[in-house]
Order: sequence, then structure tokens, then C-alpha cells
Amino acid sequence: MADESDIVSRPLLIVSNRLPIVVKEEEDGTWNIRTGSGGLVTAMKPVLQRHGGCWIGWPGDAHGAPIDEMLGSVGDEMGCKFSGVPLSEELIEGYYFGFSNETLWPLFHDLLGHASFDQEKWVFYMDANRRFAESITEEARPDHLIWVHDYQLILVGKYLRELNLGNVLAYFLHIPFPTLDIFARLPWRVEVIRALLAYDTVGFQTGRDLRNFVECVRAFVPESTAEFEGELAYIQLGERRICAGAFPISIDFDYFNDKVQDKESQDSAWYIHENHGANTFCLGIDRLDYTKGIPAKFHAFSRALEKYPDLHGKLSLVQLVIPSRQDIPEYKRWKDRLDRLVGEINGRFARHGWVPVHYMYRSLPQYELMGYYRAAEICLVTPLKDGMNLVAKEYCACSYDDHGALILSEFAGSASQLKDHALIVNPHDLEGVADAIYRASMMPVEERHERMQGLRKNVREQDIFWWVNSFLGAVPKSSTPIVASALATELPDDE
Ligand code: GDG
Repeated sequence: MADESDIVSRPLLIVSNRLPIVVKEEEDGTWNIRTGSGGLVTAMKPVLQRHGGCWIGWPGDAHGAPIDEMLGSVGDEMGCKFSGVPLSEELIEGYYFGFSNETLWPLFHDLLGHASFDQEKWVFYMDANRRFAESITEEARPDHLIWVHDYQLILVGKYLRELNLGNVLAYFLHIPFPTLDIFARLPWRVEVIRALLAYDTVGFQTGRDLRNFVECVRAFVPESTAEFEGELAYIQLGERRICAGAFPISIDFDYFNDKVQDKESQDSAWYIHENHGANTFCLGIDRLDYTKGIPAKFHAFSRALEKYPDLHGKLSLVQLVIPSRQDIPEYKRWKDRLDRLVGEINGRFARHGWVPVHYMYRSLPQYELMGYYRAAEICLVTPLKDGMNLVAKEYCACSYDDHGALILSEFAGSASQLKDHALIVNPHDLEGVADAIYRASMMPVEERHERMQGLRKNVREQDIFWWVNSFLGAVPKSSTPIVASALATELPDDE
């Protein structure tokens, strides 16, 4: 393991599918570019500003904007170079919408019924990952620690090795890693698992993901050995030693805790509460995605109203659904289903002065999002499966007066850290979720405070900066040599 001083003094080369930028055309026809506001940018910014480095990714559809020039200006602000990987529309369709989102996304979230396996899309995936690797070799210096992110780019490390790059390579998977039984369905399972072993360090969100990965390595790379040493697993493959670990990602706690107390967020919270006409409300914030369990959440809320009539007139569900992947027909069908369900619940239970479900299908500015976090007495986070789920952590960071209650799916990665103080539920168990909703809405103030204090302590202590340091702390100073046979995808003859 590298020591702290060495970790922070290394320039980083970050690789993600999308560059963290927002490009906008102004009314006067000029172009505006700024960095996005996600957790990864927040965490990387101080490290990049201090030690320099580079961020490589697809810049998105430029729509005629002078993208290279604009990347220069936004890179100066971040203290690093932003470099775009140009990808054709056909490649984005096959690699991103296709293999990444129709194969890996559902499979890794245990939702096999949504997964399709298409050889042509696998070829696009390989091609796009190879292009990322080629762009990296143009930017990489020997002292760069190359850190690749997420399921769209699993093969990049393998192609970098084939291009003889000897840099230290690290990889972090933001979504879950499935069990052996599920992973084994992937026709390209051997290629994928071996590609992950081209990195020196592989990070997962939870111990469960790490154990699943190690089990798959043991099954599909039989000439390797894998041993746990404390919290980390070490895989020996020929002369190479690969470190794998669980590093739960988080948020900038102080930012959320402070920002929610700004006048803008406070005014927004007041306005939201005044306009809901109920004493209490449960908040749901989810991207439109079948992994998020939104229909099951609606059914559970409806069941709570059926089972506990004393909630009528007193409790509402405010559900924000963030538009996502709108070009995919399956996502359009999901939206229609949600519209219908909301209509059914409100049609059945609403009465004068009380609407049970308030449903919004749009993105909100951040101060308004914080207003909702602040105003909600209960946050209902019930994904069927989720790598981590940052909404749960943001809600805790915004509950600065310790008043909120968190209901959390046991299948969200964040449950591994927050299980002692959240109300943990199985999102498939409608009775259980309905009971948790009732329990949260009736929870005595002392219990609410005690639980929220525990939740906030965890999110404060294990924030996004803790995540970066603990991940980089597991990255070795130099890479171990790679031999061609280690990357081969054929099983040895005697297997
Ligand atoms: C992957 C994994 C893992 C949402 N609506 C609005 C808005 N948001 C912000 C939230 C939060 C983020 O989006 C969503 O958090 P997730 O945790 O779901 O993150 P994803 O990037 O979707 O997903 C996930 C994560 O990576 C990190 O490793 O937790 O499991 O799937 O930050 O605040 N922000 C604004 N307006 C909105 O309407 N401003």
C-alpha cells in the first residue's frame, strides 16, 4: 500500500465515459461551458488543482460548438487538461446505449429480464474501449496514475496493456458487481473478468460486490489465486498482484450541510412545506430507471394508506423522477406506467385539501432539491438494486436539525454503511415498506434525532474526500509486469 504523501503527490489521469462538463448555447449564439456538479468532480478538483493531471472522456454531442477550444478554458479552471474522445453516433449507439445500458447495466443490477446479449454490440463496446485507450496513450505521462471509472470502460486497462503502457492503472465500478450465478450468463464473462485483472487496483462500492468479484475471478481465471488480507483481496496472476477492495463512495458532507442552510434553500423548503397541505411528507428522488423500484414504491405507499387510515390527510408522498435515457423505448413505457399508477392512487384516496402523491417528472436546480431534502420528514429510498445511492446520503447531510427519518432498501450499497440507523426494508416486500412508512411517520422525536445523528456521523466521517484517500491508499506505487498470457481469454487446456 502506498503511503499518504506519495498518494497525493501523483498527477492523476481520470477517465470517464462522459467528461464532467455542461455545454450550453446562449440566446446570442455564443457557447458556454462549465464543469458539472457531480460528486466525482468535487472530489477530484482539489487533487487535480494541487498536482495537475488530465481528465479524458466523451465530450457529448457538441452540436457545432468549438469543443476543443472550450475544453481548454474549462480545464484551466479545474487545474488540469480536459481531453475529449471523439465517438461517432453509431459507436455511441452500439457501445453506450447498446452494450453498456442494455447488457451490463441490467445484468449487474440482477435484472436479467431486461438484459440482451448481442454480439454486434459487444464489438462496438470493444471498439469504443480501444479508442479510449488510444486517446489515453496520447495524453499519458509515465508518472500519471490512470484511474478509469465505471461499467462503460471495463476493457480500457486491457487495451492500455496491449499498447505497452506500464503506468499504474486503477479502476472503480460505480454500479454493483453481480453474483457468480448472474455474471456467468454473460457470453463474454471470461473477457470481462480478465480485463479487470489488467488493472493494479480494482475498487467496488461494498464488501458484497467485492466478494462477488473474487468468486467470479476464482471461477473464470482458474490459474489465479485470490486471498483476503483484512478488508482487501489480493489476486495473484502469474507475476502480477492485483489489489481489490470495497470503497463506498460518498458526498461532500460539509457542502450539503452548509448549502441547505442558505437563504435560497431555506425559502424553498418553507414554500414547499406550505404548499403541500399535509402535516408530513415522504420524499422520493430517483432517475427514471427500472432499477430504482419506483412502481413498487407507489404500491407500498398505497398499501400504507390502505392499512393505516389514520395517515389519510396527514401524509403525502412527493416523488421527483428525473428524466433519463429518454430515447430508449423501454424507458418511455416506464414513464407511462408511473403516470398511470399516480392517477390510480390519487383517484382512490385523494380528498378535499389532501393529495396523496405529488409527482414531478423533471430536473430541479440544486437549491430546490435541497429545499425538498430539508422539508421532508421522511426520505424513501427503495431501489431494487443500486451501487451506492447518493440521494440517501445527501438527505442525511441536509437534515442538519436531526429531524428526518431515512427508509432505505437493503439492496442499495449505502445500506452497508447506514443500516444501523436507517429503517432498512426489502423493496419487494410491500407490507414491510408500508409498515416502515407508518413507523417513520409515527416515530417519537427522540428516536428520530438519535437515528439521524448516527446517520450524519457516518456520512460526515466517510465523506467523498475520505473515499478518494482510501481508494488511492490501496493503489501501489508501481505496476507489476504483465505478460501476454495473463490477458488471454482462452481457458488453459486442462480446464
Ligand atoms: C451511479 C450509481 C452510485 C438527482 N436529481 C437531481 C439531481 N440529482 C443528483 C442527486 C445525486 C445524483 O443526482 C444521483 O445519485 P446516484 O447515487 O443515483 O448517482 P448516479 O450517478 O445516478 O449513479 C449509483 C453513483 O454512481 C456514485 O457512485 O451511487 O449507485 O448508479 O447526487 O443529488 N441534482 C440536481 N437536480 C436534480 O433534479 N441538481
